[in-house]
Amino acid sequence: MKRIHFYLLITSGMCPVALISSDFHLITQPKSYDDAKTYCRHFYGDLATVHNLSDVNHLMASALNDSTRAWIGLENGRVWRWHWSQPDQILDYVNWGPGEPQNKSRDGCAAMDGRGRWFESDCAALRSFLCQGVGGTGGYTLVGEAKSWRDAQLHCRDLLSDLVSVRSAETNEAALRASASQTVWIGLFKDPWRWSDGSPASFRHWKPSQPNYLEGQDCVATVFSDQGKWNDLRCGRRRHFVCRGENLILIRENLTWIQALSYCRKNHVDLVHITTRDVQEKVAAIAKNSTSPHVWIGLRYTCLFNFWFWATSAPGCYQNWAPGQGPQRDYGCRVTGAVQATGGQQWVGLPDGERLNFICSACAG
Ligand SMILES: [Ca+2]
Repeated sequence: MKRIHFYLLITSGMCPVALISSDFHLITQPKSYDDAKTYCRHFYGDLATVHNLSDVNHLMASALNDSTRAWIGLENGRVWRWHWSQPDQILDYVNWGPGEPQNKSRDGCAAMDGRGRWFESDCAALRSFLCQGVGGTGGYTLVGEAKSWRDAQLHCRDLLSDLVSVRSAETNEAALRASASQTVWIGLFKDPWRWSDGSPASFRHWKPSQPNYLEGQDCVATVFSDQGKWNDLRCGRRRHFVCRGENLILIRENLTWIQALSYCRKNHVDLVHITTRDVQEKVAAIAKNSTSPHVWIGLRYTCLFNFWFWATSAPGCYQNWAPGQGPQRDYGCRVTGAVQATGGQQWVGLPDGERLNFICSACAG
């Protein structure tokens, strides 16, 4: 479920091209929603945007044993907008019936009547519904069982599908035929929630009976003890929070290990420390984009005492040495650690005067 995005960041000076991996970071210093947002924007990209169930799993994995509620980047924008349940779909076609939608200032869902016209409805109403392309068939599947809009959405998603998106007169006709002229839910819903980073992501992962829009509950937290589901809560309450954004940067400049260390400490935080398999995976992914055969990491060898250590940090439990490398071997002095840019991407000891690309950690978690 681990997913890594790559962005190309063009900068000037010593760092002509840097490649950044993006991820979730749980911050366990409690802050109000606004202070959490300021923190994330300063140290990462923004508060976390969650695009799909895979992101939910990824975010849960970042939480380890945290059982609290943590802010994500969803907030009440006061403007009620219609969205398709399927992600990343623009509302570029509508077929509302006369007087529709009613645009009441409360959650709403759209249904199609027996003539193919849409109307706004209370999402708790029980109706049959259309799932889209179940089994990759591309058609529509009518589910005759009457469910609330949200339960209908869950039903379709359990079939690895979603409620139908209707984006042209032709598909509206096809959906009407599939509905056998019953009134059915389609995948359109209305809410006032917006993402802090401006993303149009329409994914929602509410706990049952949430959001309940109680006074001042204008910010959203993920509840780790409840499968990461969401609740709208008062924004002023100090909570843990989840940022999303870069934390590792590949510097495509060939420097010695000491130069690389001082570059990272001056411009970012430090040469990367690989203390978990998760970080190793990220390092391996971005090291593939390097212009040198190995990439410096923050691993240092002391020939005096014959052991390896992470520069300025206690040695971690995680290790990934290439065969014949690491503690069982005696190195000369001035040897430091690098990761192979390709192949098994394991760690090797190299003379610290070699000039290689390197990976900085961009900020402290
Ligand atoms: Ca609530």
